[in-house]
Amino acid sequence: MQQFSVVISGFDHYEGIDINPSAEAPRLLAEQGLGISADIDDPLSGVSVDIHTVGLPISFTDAWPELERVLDAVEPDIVIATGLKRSARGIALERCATNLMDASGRDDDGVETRRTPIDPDGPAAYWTRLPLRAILRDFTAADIPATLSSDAGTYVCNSLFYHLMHWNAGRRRVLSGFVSFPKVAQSAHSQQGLTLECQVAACRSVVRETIRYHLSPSSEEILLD
Ligand code: PCA
Repeated sequence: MQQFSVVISGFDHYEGIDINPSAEAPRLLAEQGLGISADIDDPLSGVSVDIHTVGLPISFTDAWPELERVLDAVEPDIVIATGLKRSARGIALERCATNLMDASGRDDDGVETRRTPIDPDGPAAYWTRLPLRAILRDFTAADIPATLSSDAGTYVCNSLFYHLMHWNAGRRRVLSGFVSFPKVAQSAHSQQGLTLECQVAACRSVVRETIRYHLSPSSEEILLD
């Protein structure tokens, strides 16, 4: 049986937000599982998956080192970092992490970071290698509203994403990326956001499609390589 190890990160709490879907959706997914069937029609049949979740502080200084500690301990095949994007209407599949911190407010440590590179010697941006097109196709089939997005903002989410992509650059076997969730809506008819149930389904689809792609990569499914 083929074994996969997946780390999914989220953020513990976010000021002014009752439920941060990036904390709840990964936790519920780990509880509920990926719904892998023994049926041969399931591309993941015969695969066993361990999901590790981690909640991170909203801190430019501490978020990445905390995630890196988990990655060192788990040595995962796949890493999905997630965060809340207040302005998002649906799920935003992030294409690239940019080398910029430019926060209008302070992080949880009280640090204000204006127009500063994350790594003064690093590239301007990194592309994710997650199979975003395959994920988007699966979302469409499951009626999950989503878009491809070209930036995860300039706050802690983007900074974490950039560090993760830098870490991943030296580890081609690992696939990693960032998914932004919208606010949690109370009902499917809400004008803004998506229900937590829908966000868990999205998280499941991201992990399943990424494992499928890991098992049998196809160049059509990624944006760049
Ligand atoms: N979203 C913030 C940080 C934590 C979160 O869930 C961001 O957009 O950077």
